[in-house]
Amino acid sequence: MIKKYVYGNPFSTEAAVENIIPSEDSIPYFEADGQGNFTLTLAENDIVYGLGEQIRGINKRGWEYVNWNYDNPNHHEDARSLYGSHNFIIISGAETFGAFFDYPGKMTFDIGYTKRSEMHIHAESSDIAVYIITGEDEKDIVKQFRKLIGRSYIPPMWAFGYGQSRWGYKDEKDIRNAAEGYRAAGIPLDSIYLDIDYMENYKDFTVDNKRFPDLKKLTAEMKADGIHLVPIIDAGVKIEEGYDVYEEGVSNNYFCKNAEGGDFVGAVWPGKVHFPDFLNPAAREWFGKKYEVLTSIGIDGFWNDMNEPAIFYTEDRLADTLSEIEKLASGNMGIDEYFRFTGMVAGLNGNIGDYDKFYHNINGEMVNHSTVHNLYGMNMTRSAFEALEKIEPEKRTLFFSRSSYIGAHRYGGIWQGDNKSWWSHILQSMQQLPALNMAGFLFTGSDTGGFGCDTTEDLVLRWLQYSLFTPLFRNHAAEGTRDQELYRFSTVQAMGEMIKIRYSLIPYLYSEFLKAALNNEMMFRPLSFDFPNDEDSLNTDDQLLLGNELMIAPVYKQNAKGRCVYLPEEMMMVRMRKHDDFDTEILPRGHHYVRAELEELVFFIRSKKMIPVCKPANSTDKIDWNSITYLGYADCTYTLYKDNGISPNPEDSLEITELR
Ligand code: MIG
Repeated sequence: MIKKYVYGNPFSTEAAVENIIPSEDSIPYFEADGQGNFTLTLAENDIVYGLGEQIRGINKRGWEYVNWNYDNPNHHEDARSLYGSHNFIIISGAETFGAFFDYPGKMTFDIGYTKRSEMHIHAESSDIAVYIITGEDEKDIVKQFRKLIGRSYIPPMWAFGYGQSRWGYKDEKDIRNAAEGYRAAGIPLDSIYLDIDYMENYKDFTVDNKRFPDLKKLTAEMKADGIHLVPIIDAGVKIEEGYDVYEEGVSNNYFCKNAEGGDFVGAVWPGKVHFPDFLNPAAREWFGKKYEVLTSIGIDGFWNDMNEPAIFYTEDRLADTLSEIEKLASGNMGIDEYFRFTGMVAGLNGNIGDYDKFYHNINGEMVNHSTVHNLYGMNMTRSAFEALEKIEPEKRTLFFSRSSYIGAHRYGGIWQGDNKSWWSHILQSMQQLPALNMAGFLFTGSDTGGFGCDTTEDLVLRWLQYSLFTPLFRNHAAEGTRDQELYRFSTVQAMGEMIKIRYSLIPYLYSEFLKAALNNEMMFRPLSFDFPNDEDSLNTDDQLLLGNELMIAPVYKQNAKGRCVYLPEEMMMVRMRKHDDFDTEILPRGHHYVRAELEELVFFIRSKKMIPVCKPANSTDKIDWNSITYLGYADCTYTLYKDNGISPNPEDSLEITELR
């Protein structure tokens, strides 16, 4: 059951798609003061799940999280904010219930940080809607919540293939080299991503024709080989006379305004930019139509970046900072002044004070950005999604975004942002998955191999062994870091085998994804969601259940030749070197040390279950669905969900088959 409690006059975020009549009662479980504060005492054994894209473990207890969408490339343990705000939690214990705090500004979740046994939730304003959800168990609560927020985005099937990306591909030649590198190594590949360098001076919806003389032709050639090109779109629009997007935005008042009514100026990659007012329906429609510039030449997927929005600096703060620095420099700069100086310079980027300085035009009313900040990225992806529904009504377009709020899951996926080539970031990505699924984000995954810092061969291999299970499976790396395409490494053979294993699992992964999307379920769950009365399952936070048949327990430590795995029930361990070279062993319930050499993938099939596997292919469109065989226990069945992988509404071509 879902009950809604309304305080003041909350902004309509459109996170929920069902209209629930607010309750007259006072909110249960929490002590609420009507000023945006909600307090609750936590029992020693209560677990707090959720918060979507946030750092730390599956159980969120013991930290203070600040939900304020932020371009934060440092996913350190002491980070407080990342790119998305997903204010949905489940408190699980003697009483289990879900709570969604629908508030688009800054929110703080102090979950036993100030005081171990207390949870204190604070919204910057007293205007907030809170939904309290009760049900049979965690899975039931999630199902009800997901129905409330609407069906998750389903990408085209090709988006389940492997993708190669790199910030630093400069021209057509770099793209061709990547494609040829993969094809020569015999490694499947479905997509290559175009990062900001394909654009002319980082201007959205332009193509640099010196470096990409004929993107239409390149797109067609790549597609003939099963490879989709996926360009990036940044939120900020370059200020430049004669640039159509800039000029149209200015003349129609489609950009965010400053307090004086002029167009607000920030600086990002293109230099000085204006920010499209994605919260204004007319501006949203206008910007969305621009994607046609690229879809008309055959592009069918996009990633939306910098849409927190990220701001490197604003003109005002830069001017103030420069004059302060001048003062500091004119005297004899002591150590205190030196630290003020470096602090001011570092504080230009993403300064929270800058977000008070611009406004959205929402049905004629000027709304301060800070009060609705967390909705910006969601509405950028919404603008693209809703436009493409009209431009290409017969097919799905791939979208994923960096920034998001609950509701964004209806318009696209998200990637987990700028992680680093660190072993701990395999675990960090894995721990976010169930919380993201709770909030509706099913199409997601991490930058495989790590984005920032130099990677190592063994890290790439182990990361592949984890990511090959995630719906979004993309290798991406930052400018200036070590080359990370699989064909660069001496273990390319083994890496290629991992990609082939991914392709052999696509029928299963796609089927479980469809089930999760169509039935409002989680594709990735903590063990405790399925084994709620099992103490050791409650404590396990580095393994996940995948769909109804699998459990994953990736190795995420360097030089480890295996790991400890907890089995909440008897399972079949599969140790795979190649899709057709593996052994299996039935292991009883309990704790095990499981060996896994660097080139071996280990995963588990749940008791009395089996999964479909197919022959790998070079790209998803070449998969032979008649080649399906089974892996797992004998004498059981599997329910396969399949559609044509491209029609916007999966129900139109959905086939549900009982396999045995
Ligand atoms: O300030 O476009 O998260 O994936 O490669 C960095 C360059 C801007 C951030 C994205 C990353 C992308 C990078 N972008």
